[in-house]
Amino acid sequence: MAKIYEKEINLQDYSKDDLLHFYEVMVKIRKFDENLIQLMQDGKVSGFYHSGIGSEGVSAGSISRNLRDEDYIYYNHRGCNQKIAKGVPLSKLYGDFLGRVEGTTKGLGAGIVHSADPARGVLGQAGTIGSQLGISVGTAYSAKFKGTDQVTLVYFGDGAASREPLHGSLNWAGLYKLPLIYICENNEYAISSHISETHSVKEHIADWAEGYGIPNCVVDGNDVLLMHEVVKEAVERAKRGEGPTFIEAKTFRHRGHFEGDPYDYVPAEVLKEWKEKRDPIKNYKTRLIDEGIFTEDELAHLDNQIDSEIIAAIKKAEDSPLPDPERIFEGLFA
Ligand SMILES: Cc1ncc(C[n+]2csc(CCOP(=O)(O)OP(=O)(O)O)c2C)c(N)n1
Repeated sequence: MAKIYEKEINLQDYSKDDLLHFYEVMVKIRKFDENLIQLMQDGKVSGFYHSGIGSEGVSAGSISRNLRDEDYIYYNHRGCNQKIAKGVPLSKLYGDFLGRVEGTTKGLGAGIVHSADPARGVLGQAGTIGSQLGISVGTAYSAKFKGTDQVTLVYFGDGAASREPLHGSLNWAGLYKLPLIYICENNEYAISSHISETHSVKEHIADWAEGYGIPNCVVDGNDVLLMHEVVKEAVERAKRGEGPTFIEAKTFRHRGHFEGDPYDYVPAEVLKEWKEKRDPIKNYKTRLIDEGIFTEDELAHLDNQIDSEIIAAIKKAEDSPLPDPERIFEGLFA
């Protein structure tokens, strides 16, 4: 059975700079998301949007101060969280949603999936849930083959884990001891289906990794520092050539599956508990203040800076032109 990852974390073991960085990344993710939802409500952005609010700790903790530009991530369909943590500029992400040349696809349309930023190790995604699990074996295998120390992190939900690509991926990663880290973002629901209705597991999704000889654990994904520690250990293992790790991060989404989902299938008291008692940003902020690392004013100052950064990013994206219609066939190879 998968172990629950626990560790006593002393804030004094981290630099103030790192502690502030985790806070900054989580707040940036949340504010990016809230502003994007506002753009949708203003009729400026259309299509589906899968909000990542509530799960900022998983992305900030796993990526920030653990990965370099040359390490790869494969994000999931709530993946603005992961792209922001990996350093993709906010104006480029907004540009993708607004269909502007500023976007990573230079206006050819991306939304949450299909955007890519290869210079920062973000190689894109496909709309088919779980497809990234197969592709991630490719970059992990190439790093091993070329003898580099690059690691690959692949993000997927509990719903994606119930599909067959996970098992093919685990088999190859386990067999070749690939530098691949699985981050299963378990928010309990795949659209409106609860995990208890869809998974044949002993207790945890991470238990499946056991059968492939892959070290695994379950962690509170809403504790940004715990998330950071567990992934740090996995990255070190991967770099030592000891192979993959499977991490099941427990979290919850604050909003429905997509913007417009009434989200009436989750009991109100469950959602209230996650929002009020298990919010990754609120809890981390309280800890930073209670332990005297930062004052409320210092954090509020950073919040204001992030607000300004977001306004500037939206403006940059909106001021950028729409793509020239003649580019419609650009990048089309079939
Ligand atoms: C193969 C496939 N089946 C169904 C869908 C539609 N779909 C999009 S997201 C989703 C649920 C995914 O749930 P999960 O992996 O738990 O992620 P969460 O949305 O909870 O973050 C489904 C069924 C799809 N995109 N691809």
